[in-house]
Amino acid sequence: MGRDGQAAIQVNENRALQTRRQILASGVAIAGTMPMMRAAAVPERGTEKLRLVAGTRVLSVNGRTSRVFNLIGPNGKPGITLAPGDRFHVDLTNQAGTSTIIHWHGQLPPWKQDGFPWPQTPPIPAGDTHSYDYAPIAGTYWMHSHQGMQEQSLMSAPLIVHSAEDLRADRQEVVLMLHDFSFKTPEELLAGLTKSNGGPSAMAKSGMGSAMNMASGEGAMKTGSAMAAMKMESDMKMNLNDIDYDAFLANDRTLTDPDVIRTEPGGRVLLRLINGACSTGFWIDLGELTGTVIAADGHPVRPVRGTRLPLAIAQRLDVVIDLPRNGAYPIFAHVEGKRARTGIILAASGASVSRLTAEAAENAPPVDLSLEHRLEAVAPLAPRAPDVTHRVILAGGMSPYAWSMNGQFWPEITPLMVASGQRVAIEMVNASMMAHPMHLHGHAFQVVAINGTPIAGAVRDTVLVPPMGSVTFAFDANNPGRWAFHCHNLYHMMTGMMTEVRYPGIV
Ligand SMILES: [Cu+2]
Repeated sequence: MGRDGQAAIQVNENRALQTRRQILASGVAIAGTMPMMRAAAVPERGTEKLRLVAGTRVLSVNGRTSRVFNLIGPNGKPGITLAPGDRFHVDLTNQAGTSTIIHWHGQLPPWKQDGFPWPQTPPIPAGDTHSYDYAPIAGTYWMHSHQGMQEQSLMSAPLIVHSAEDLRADRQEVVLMLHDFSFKTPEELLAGLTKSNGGPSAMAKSGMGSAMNMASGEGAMKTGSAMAAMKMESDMKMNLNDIDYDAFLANDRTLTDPDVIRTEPGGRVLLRLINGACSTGFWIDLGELTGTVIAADGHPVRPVRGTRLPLAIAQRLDVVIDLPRNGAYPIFAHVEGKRARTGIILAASGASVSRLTAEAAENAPPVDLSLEHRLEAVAPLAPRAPDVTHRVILAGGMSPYAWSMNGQFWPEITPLMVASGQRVAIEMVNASMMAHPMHLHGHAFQVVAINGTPIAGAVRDTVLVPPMGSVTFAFDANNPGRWAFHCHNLYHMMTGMMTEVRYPGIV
């Protein structure tokens, strides 16, 4: 949605004329550029086949244009919103001019509909259409390309599946989708990171295959105290952000021209936060407002109140906010380790909206597990000891730039085997100086331990493993297939940090 040359803050005044109930009744999209609440009572919607088109567009960012991808849904807006009971019954047409494959992040389809480029499920050639049909799970999800680095070129969009509760609730829904953006191509960005690597053979010769070698950078196994010292040291000089981005986008816009969403004075908002960035963690800063987190990665959690909320790459949070009677309230997303920020504005009808700067007064701290510790699933796994536990060492570094799981680099990996009916635990131990947002396809897992301390945490699909820390999640193996399990930092994934969770007998 190129906003060419428009520096002034623009508001869709139509929205200001409608109350939430009127909006809900009419089914009109209500939040600027993103797909929003749709009417509950569209007859026969559940059987309708929806059209999704992968294409390209020209995006204007801070006055300069760039050709990027997009994913346009049946209402002409990015992504797809489903009503309760709808199937994910979608024809995906590839008009992007290059082959692509779209992953329905966090959803639990049969594995051949997961949108990962396995040999059995190759990418969709340019010009072709591929059909999907599965029962979705309700909540805040998203979709993104799993082909090459198309995700960095904005081949991603919201995927919102409404629950019956969403339709009963008297609240305005607002989607806030975040991206990191560069005018460089993703290939240029990756080349900038790997330029000192000296090629794959040099990596092999230097012992890159050994996870602990990479963790220490010196080839020596560290003792516990040395590890702790290293962690303290790394806290001082750790590079939180691999890439120097040109901009950070909230609903495709920067703070010089933000998405202004008209709200009902004193009304209630459900903010659906999606971190669709490729290599950036954010702190969501609600400013003067206080929110109540009610879901993580689409799955309900017991309510947690907060004003500053960490959001790792690929994660989502649903936050209920009760607005004061009047005024304009910025919702900032502040880049970890930087002053840079982006955001949107919730503004009551008639409230004046002042210009915001794209830099906060101070650098944001690293995204951490402070919220994760407090989250508790509404529907946890049934109590049960794991039948199988896989331990996975996460390792890697900046020079050479390469990242591994158990010392292996995708695609030269040994699958983690699981069998239908098993309770599976995966313990991830981070032996590196960077945090890794780890995502398992095709399953919702529960976070069951942080740094060895058991918790009854959130059920979700992406969890951050901080530098030198460990996180364990558990899931029931109930979706046979081949499933990617990887770091969702695109540049970590592209340089090796991906493996497979595999059921036996899959062809
Ligand atoms: Cu990573």
